Amino acid sequence: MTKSASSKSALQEKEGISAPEIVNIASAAQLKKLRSRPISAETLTKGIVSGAIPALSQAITLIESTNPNHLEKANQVITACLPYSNKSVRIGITGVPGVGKSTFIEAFGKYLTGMGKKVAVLAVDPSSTISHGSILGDKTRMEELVKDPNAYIRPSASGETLGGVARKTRETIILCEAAGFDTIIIETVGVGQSETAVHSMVDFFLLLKIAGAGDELQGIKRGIMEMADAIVINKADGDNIKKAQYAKTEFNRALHLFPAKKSGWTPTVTTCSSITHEGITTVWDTISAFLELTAANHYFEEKRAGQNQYWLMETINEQLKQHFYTDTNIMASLESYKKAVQNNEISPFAAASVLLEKYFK
Ligand SMILES: Nc1nc2c(ncn2[C@@H]2O[C@H](COP(=O)(O)OP(=O)(O)O)[C@@H](O)[C@H]2O)c(=O)[nH]1
Ligand SMILES: [Mg+2]
Repeated sequence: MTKSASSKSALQEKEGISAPEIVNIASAAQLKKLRSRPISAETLTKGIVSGAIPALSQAITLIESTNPNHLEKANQVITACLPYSNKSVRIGITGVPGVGKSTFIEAFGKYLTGMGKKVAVLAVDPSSTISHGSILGDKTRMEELVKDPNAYIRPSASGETLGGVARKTRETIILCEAAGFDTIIIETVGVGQSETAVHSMVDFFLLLKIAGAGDELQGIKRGIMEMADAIVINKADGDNIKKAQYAKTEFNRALHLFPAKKSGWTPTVTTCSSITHEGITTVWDTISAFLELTAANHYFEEKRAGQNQYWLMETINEQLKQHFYTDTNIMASLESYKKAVQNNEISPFAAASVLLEKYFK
């Protein structure tokens, strides 16, 4: 992998350069024209592979665009970047709002960059469409990481279906890896279907929890616990240490009831504090042990191959759906058929047949 580290942080890229007082109007116009000239996929790819953050950010913006020309260029860049990606570990982190995900990622991310790793933080957050990107607020909890030249934080794409956001995140992973990021952290909110989407794009899935008053296991979705490779009980500091220890015992007991994992890995339960950083090292040790085991038994590569197949099918499904629902014929008549179905004037199957016929005509 090309790994010429860039000295530019994610922040610097946002800093605009204000125009000097005296500037040659003609040359400024020329410069502007030059700047707005679309950069070729080849130039972008070269930039990404050399570790240039502005090129990486531009390519991700293309991925997030709805302009078909942008999408085509994005696809060219992704394809060109593919040979450079894959040499990484992808870690999914989930947990309900307030559990401390952002604070944890700040502490964990700094620990990783301190070890010489290059860390990219991405988010799959379908709720950000409503809250206008909650990760923006999160960035303030990642004050140190945001400034770290070996970290890159990118909020999730918004205004989209979960499927759309997930595909874009998945493509963004490839670009980040080509840019030399060897540790990819994908954060998601512990509500709804986003965990499943994130689980299908990571190697290791971490569930963050906090200790309650003996009711740790209530209200936790069985499916999410089943997906977890590690449960980390956060906020194990101050008065909370005892409760966190108790929660650890409870979760360990509960995990024993789940069937053995295909990976051969036994999920772990540990405690940590994202404030005092106690237990952060243990989290990385756990992930290292997982990587060692799954490299030896080949589960790691099998899982990634399976994920590629899954994303092939998901992308086809998603784009077919999108194409259908944005078809002018369909957009013109879908609502009236919905009403007709509601009023029992036509069966849902007959209505679907009519609409699909319109679409394929
Ligand atoms: N005492 C303590 N507070 C924490 C810890 N981690 C996070 N917090 C606090 O919990 C609140 C929510 O944290 P945040 O990272 O925004 O949670 P998120 O919604 O899961 O991203 C903030 O006030 C944090 O300061 C921890 O390990 N110990
Ligand atoms: Mg957060």
